[in-house]
This record gives sequence, structure tokens and C-alpha cells, in this order.
Amino acid sequence: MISQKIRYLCLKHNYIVFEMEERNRTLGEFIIEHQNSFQYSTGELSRIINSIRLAAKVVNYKVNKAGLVDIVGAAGEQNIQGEDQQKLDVYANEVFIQTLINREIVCGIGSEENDDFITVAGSDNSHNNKYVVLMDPLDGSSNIDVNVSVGTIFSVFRRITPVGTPVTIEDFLQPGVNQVAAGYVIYGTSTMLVYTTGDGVNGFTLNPAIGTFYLSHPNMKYSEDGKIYSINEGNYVHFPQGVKDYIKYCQLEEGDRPYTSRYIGSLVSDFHRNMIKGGIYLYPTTSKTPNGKLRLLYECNPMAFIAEQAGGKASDGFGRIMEIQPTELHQRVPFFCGSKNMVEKAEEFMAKAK
Ligand code: AHM
Ligand code: MG
Repeated sequence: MISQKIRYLCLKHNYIVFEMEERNRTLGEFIIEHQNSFQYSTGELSRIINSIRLAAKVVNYKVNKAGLVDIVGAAGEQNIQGEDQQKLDVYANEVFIQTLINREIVCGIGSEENDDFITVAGSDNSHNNKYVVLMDPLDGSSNIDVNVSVGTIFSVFRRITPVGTPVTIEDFLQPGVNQVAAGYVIYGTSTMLVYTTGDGVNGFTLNPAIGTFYLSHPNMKYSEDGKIYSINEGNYVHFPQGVKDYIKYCQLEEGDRPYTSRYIGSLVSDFHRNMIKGGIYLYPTTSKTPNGKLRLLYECNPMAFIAEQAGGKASDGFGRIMEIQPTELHQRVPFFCGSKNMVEKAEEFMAKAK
């Protein structure tokens, strides 16, 4: 930034004042600076974040062209949950998987779009890498055709099976408290990569002209209270009584209420807005989705880790998301996530109605 004194002299002498942008750190610089603060630092985790950064740029390029080329619409296949896969889902899945495999930095990958986990061996056929990545490569993909923000969600764990052996299902079925990193990319009005390695949450915005992410949102924090609630109210009659009661509480004219209702239908976008403005996101059980809709491993755990690192909270309505012991790869759970006091209030209603 230019100093007040120089600005004054320039104006006095009719010189043009050029505003220099403050030079923010790039994501690449930030990763290198923070590498040593990570307790098991060997550079591998940094290389994983770097790969995700690269894949995010490639997917971003394609997402931005979605309306221009013949890329929207169903690919004609269904994923394991029986949902139509969009072409961009398939594309994003391939880009993230290939980027991680090519760089030989993970020993396994689990993806919402794949029925089973992928075992990754090095080019010498060894299994010496330490980390597994779980991801939802393109979340909220039903929004692609209508030009609404979508996202990528990822979660990183250290393997629990011995290094040198192929990964097993146990490496993937770890509770969220074991995560060493998690993050998301939001392909919105601007593209951002937000992540944590357990030392706070930082957000980086892509400058598309030069393809570089810059630190734009350092140390992101949820406010303790918020005024936004995000839920698909079309499912109201199927919600558990505790959620119905909580919604009525949000709508009541009292104190700082009624709250504002905002629902995009892309978890990443709803979460991102609520983290910045203060709010709660809820996807409870419904009769259509008796275990909730969102996946514990690909969506809830990573978002819960980010939420907690930002001072927020994530619950299944009764207890901490990150303490749930997963039993299957594509497990679904109810999800209540956001500003701490709002999540606690929702839990109170759930407990009362139980
Ligand atoms: P997806 O992984 O198939 O895209 O589904 C997850 C999405 C979330 O992003 C979003 O919050 C939720 O599903 C919306 O569901 P609904 O349309 O039932 O409200
Ligand atoms: Mg998803």
C-alpha cells in the first residue's frame, strides 16, 4: 500500500496515484512456510495439497466452460448410490485421481464416485506412501446445468496399516478425529481453495488471469452466533420432531430472530457462506433418506474438521461428527454444522424431542 505522505505529495503535484495491491502470499508460498509446523512433516502432505491445487485449477477451467461446450448433462451412468453422474462429475473424479496417482504421493484414494477404494502403488510397485485421500470430486453437481456454484471436498488421513503393504479398508474407515488435513474448493463467482491441517483455516482465491491462488481469507472463523439457517424445507413434513421444533424457533419473532433462510443446495457453497456470515447448515434424516443424505467420509468429516478449526461445530444432531466410527465407505449421516451456539441449540431441540 502506498503511504499517506506519498499519496499527499502525489495529489499536491498532480501526479497520478497508482494503487499497488498489497502483495499477498501465494498458496505455494504458504504451503512451504507451513510445512514445518506440521508434526509429521516430511513434505508429503504439502505435495498432496499441491496436487489438489493443480487439479482444482484444471477442474475450474472446465467448470467455467460448462455452458459453452457440450459438457453439461448426464453421462449416462449412475454412481453407487444410484444417482445420475454428470459429465463433469466423471471428469473431476478422473482429474483428481490421476493427479494424485501421477505424483506418487498417496497410497490410496476413496471417492464418492467410485464403488470401492483405489489402491495406489508407486511406479516401482511399492506401497511406501503414508496418506490416503477421500474426496467428493464435484459436490452439488445437480447445480452445474443451472450455473450455480459447485465444489470439491477432500480429506486426508495417515494410513493405519504398515507402510510397504497395500492399503486396506481400515485405512479409510477412520473416525474424522484422525484427519490430518481437509479442505474444499468452491467454484463460485471466484474460485477459492479453503483448507486446514489442524492449525486454523485459510482461504485462497484464484487469480484466473495468471492461474495463481492468493491468500485472501487468513484464519477464517465462524462467529459464535449466526442468523442464517440452511435446510431443504421442502422435506419439512419428513423431518424429525427436533428439527421441526428448531426451524420454528429460527422463525420466531424474538430477540435477534427470525433468522434468514438461505439454501443453495451445494453443501460447499452453503457452508462457505455460513462460515463467513455466521449460520447453521442442516441435512437431517428424512423418510426418503433415513440416515440423512450426506456421506460421512467424503462430505461430513472434512467439513466438520474445517468447521471445528474455524471455531464452529459439527454434529449428527446428538454427538460430534468426527467421533463417529465409520462402518462403510459410502455411509450417510445426518449433518448439523455451523456456528457453535446455533448447532448447540439445534442439539438441544433434538434431545428434548427424542
Ligand atoms: P451430491 O454429492 O450428489 O452432489 O449431493 C450432495 C448435495 C449437497 O451439496 C447439498 O447440500 C445437498 O446434496 C442438497 O440435497 P437436496 O437437493 O436434497 O436438498
Ligand atoms: Mg456430494
